[in-house]
Amino acid sequence: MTPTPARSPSVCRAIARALPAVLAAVPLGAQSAAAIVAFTQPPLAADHSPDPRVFETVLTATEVDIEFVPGVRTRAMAFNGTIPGPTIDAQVGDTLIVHFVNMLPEATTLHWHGVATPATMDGSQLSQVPVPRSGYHRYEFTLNSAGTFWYHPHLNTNEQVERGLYGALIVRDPRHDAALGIERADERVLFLDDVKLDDTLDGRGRIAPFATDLGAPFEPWQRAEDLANSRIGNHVLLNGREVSLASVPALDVVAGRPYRLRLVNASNGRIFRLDLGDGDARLYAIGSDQGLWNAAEPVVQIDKVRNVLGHHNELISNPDVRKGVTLTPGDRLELVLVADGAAGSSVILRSHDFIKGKHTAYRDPEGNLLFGHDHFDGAEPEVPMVAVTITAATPTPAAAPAAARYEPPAVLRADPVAPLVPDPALPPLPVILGHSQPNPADGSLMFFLQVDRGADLLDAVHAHRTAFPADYEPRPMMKQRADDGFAVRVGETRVFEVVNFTGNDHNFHVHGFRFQHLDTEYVDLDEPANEGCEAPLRLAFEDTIRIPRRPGFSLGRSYTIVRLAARFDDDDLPAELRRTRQELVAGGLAPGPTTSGGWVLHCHFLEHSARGMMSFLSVGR
Ligand SMILES: [Cu+2]
Repeated sequence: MTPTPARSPSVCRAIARALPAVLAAVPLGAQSAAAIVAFTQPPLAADHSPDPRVFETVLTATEVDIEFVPGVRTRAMAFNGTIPGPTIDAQVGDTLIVHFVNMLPEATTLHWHGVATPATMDGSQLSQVPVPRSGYHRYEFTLNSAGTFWYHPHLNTNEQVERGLYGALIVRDPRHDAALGIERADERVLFLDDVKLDDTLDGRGRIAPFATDLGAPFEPWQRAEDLANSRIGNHVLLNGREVSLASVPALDVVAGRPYRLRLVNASNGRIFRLDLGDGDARLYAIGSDQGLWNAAEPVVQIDKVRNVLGHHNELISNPDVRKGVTLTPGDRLELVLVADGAAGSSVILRSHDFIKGKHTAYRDPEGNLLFGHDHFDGAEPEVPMVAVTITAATPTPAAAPAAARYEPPAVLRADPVAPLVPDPALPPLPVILGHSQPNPADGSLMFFLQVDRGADLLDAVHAHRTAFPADYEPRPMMKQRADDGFAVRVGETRVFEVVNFTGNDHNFHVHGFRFQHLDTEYVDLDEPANEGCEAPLRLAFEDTIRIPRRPGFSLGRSYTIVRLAARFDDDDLPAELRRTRQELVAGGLAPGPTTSGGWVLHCHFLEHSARGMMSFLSVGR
């Protein structure tokens, strides 16, 4: 009998991950001076319902001319004319009714990212018939759990989201808000995004062509890079406006008073990593995709280290994700900001570059297009996202003592997040992430997120430490068949094993259900020093999570596995908030006139999902 490494669903081999010891700390650079502009947030959506338990609103998608960059007009797309679209601010238990009107020149849908909707209300291309040009669609569902969610199209998603179609959906639990003790007026929504504009003289302001459009003019190597790295904009946006050294939004705050910041990463391919620069202010992370955590975590400043993986041994922001906060595309995060300094002082909330495994494409002497494995990313300078500026506190002597020094409560929620316990009798659900080599003629490549349905291919690879078979035949989403998805049953608690065979980061987003991170395992059959195991950063429910690139060099011999526990019902919620079995059931890929063809799972780097990195869940009774 061959001894096999222990592979319980929830615990990978307990080897301490060997972080490169050569990443030696160096002092942080000085903060650059910047020009200050006003901080603006998205408008609030109007609630037209007289019933306090119903939030009823109208969203209209149109083309608009706006200025992402001051003074530069761009033809974009918006909900109700603004980017971001209006913020829907409702409560747990409310019924949300959205009258959606599509005035775009193309079909679209609305997906409620992170919300546990009935299967037919999810807005993916499998769950409903797309809303045609000039079409109308009514969305109606109960908001059954608190958190910061967002809405965006789920058809031609990479183009429509890049053009500006997104907005926030806040679902409040009044108990949580009371415990935090932060006034609603002291909350801010921050959409983190970027946009790729054609900055040439004759194209100035136009949204640059999309690499997913195979008719668009691209050099093959350019298209290959744009698809592999997922589109990275040349203008960083905060709430739809460019931020740069020449234009930093000032968020005016009163000393000692807490501000709740709700962040959404709406970009196609940029990982945002934030921290506070030097100054007299505190930042706490209190929640993520699916609402508040059990406890607040002080955000640690990101230091500078030498990047020995790169060619130039340059200084980069420390890639240790326990420092700062990290949002991959689609992620949300809740922060509490408290500034303690004197009136007139300011602190910069800044964004750091991150090694996501950005590829460069090159042609070899035989004319093939190949990807390089150099770590060229991570070394971009920090972007100042917000200048937190302390205004003179209004002298209200009665309130002064209370406002002296805010600390988040020790227990954030009276209904703490409890760990999910996967059923040990049910096998894990392996999800395999990969991509093809680029086509030398046009630079196009395909991605896949493929479920391994019981063939235990991954088990065999893992247990016997053999290379992943080179003749594996991937099927991108557009080639998937009705029985290609996972089949699970209502009520099961299962483990997703998301396996990244590629040299770049991806993420994993599941529609309709939330999950908890169990562990991350790094495998390298050629280099034991690269192997290891990471525990989750905290106990929390998520719906979008980073899947780190493989730790080693060799395709098929090195991979990363992220294990996630997911429960396929709402039985942890109060009875009146649970979806019915009928609302959970979906499957078969091809949707009927009004029914769901499945719950999609995909990478939220939007060029990847557009090129096939997507599959689906069939949930049966
Ligand atoms: Cu991806």
